[in-house]
Amino acid sequence: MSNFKSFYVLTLTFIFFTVFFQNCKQKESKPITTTSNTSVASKNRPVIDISEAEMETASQIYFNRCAGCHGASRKGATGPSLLPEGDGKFAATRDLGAPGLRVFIENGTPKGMPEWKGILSEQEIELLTRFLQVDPPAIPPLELADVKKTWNLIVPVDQRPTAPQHKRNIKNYFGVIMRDAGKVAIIDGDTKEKLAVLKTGFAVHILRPSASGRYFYSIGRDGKISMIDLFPKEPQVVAEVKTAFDARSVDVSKYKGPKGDFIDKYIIGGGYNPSQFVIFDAQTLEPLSVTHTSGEACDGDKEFIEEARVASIVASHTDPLWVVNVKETGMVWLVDYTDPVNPAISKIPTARFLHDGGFESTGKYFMVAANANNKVVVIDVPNKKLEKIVDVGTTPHPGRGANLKNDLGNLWATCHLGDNSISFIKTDPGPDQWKVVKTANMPGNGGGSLFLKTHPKSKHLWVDRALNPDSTLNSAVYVFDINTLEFKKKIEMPKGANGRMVHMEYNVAGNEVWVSVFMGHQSALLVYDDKTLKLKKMFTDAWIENPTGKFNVNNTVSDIY
Ligand code: DHE
Repeated sequence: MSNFKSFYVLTLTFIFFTVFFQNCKQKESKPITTTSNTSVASKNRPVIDISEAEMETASQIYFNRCAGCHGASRKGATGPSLLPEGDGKFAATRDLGAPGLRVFIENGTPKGMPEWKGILSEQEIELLTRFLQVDPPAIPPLELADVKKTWNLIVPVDQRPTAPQHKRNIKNYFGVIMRDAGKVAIIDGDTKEKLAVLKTGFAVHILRPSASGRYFYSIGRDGKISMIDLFPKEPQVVAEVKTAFDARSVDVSKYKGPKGDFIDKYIIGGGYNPSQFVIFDAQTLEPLSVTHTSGEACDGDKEFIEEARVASIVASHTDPLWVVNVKETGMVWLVDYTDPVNPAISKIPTARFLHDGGFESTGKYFMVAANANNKVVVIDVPNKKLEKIVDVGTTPHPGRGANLKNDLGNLWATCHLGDNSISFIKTDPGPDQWKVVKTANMPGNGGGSLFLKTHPKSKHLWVDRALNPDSTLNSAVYVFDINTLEFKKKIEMPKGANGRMVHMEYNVAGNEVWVSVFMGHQSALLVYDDKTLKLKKMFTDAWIENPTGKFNVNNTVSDIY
């Protein structure tokens, strides 16, 4: 950030808190809202005019760009609340007014809010400054009967092939998300051929393959799950359903049981809004049950938290359990799917603002970032208990993390949004178990890292820095030596691509690393040789549209990262 910008943001932070403290002292009258044309006024404040059509457009922009951090109901989450009258903790948006809100939107904040100028148009920013000053629109419920209405079985099970209709190696297929296009590309990792580009949900967030590896399930930000069959020559979408209005996570049942009973049996979709999860039949996507996640927080605060969003979900390999991380309450729910209609649930209080995570190398312990608290929570899944809470760097963001082994033993690593460090946590039993035994740093200031990745056959750990505001840092990925844990090489984006480098994924053999280039003028998908760190292939075809996550079938099913 330039000196001018730092000054600007600091001045605004000062204004923000001055307004906030003033706001705590004085009580303002309630805004007046009408349905046909929303117009809000109160003492000494200008009238806000916003039509129904503008409310609809603004809600969509807010949902796409802001709801992830500020909550769909604008009550705040990792970001502050954005309510006309404030919430007692953060300033009233009516007091900030259009100029104050505009500066935050355009410049972001030192705490991690991105700068939206240049990404949102001037009209969109202007509209948001009015939208944020009126009451947020109510979000309707989505109960089982409503979910059922969204279910679309495109190809019934008895009309699907019983064996692959090709000789390709499905284990090395990659599902690549084209976020803004709402599409998923399926690529043969052996031949690098594009097999299909399929229309899925809006702004697809993640993909998870079924335990057998036959299907991919994608979850869109709009809560739409699409089921992709990899047996046909050209992969195709065979079923769709909606799990929520706003969602980020999906996973499958992976427990084999004595007779392989749960392989490809059930899937679960997590909802940001409504705060709930839905269990579906994994063959058809027929909805089976809805469970709400609102409740009390982990720290004994008796306040009922309505917006208790489902963040990451992982499936245990050793028990019929899903680990469901409830963000705002800081509760980890272990959901037993042996009865998918009335699932038995163990609720474990941990730390607030649970986000993303993955298993350590044995698969017994699940490691999840409590990002706003700078902690990683360790859950002993088979024994259904909290094992440890570990202090790490500022705002950890591991994706699913990275498992590696060297002289220090078995380590699980996380990178951070808030600083340029990587924390390595020892996972082997002994005096140093669950301690950060090493911290390594990337060159340059600030974090902005979203993901890191390695593979059991690799000697390298790859880290991105996609949300760092400095374009010389966010357009590169950073490689560390696994044996020494020292920084080895900054890999700059190749000529012909333009944007930010994000999210790495290995192929089955563990000798290639795939990286996306998004948020720029020339999207690309890059394939590197993991040994030489040289670029092997660059996809810049027209069908590559703002790619984000990539998921190798075998590595994702087997939790290899
Ligand atoms: Fe993600 C994982 C939520 C922004 C790409 N993201 C996750 C998970 C959650 C989440 C809860 C874990 C899913 C799981 O494992 O079950 N992400 C959120 C947000 O709330 C946030 C901060 C803001 C938002 O509005 O969505 C957010 N995420 C982003 C991005 O800006 C990224 C880079 C592009 C995008 O899609 O918007 C992005 N998130 C990803 C990817 C994963 C992910 C690629 C899966 C990583 C993996 O290897 O498993």
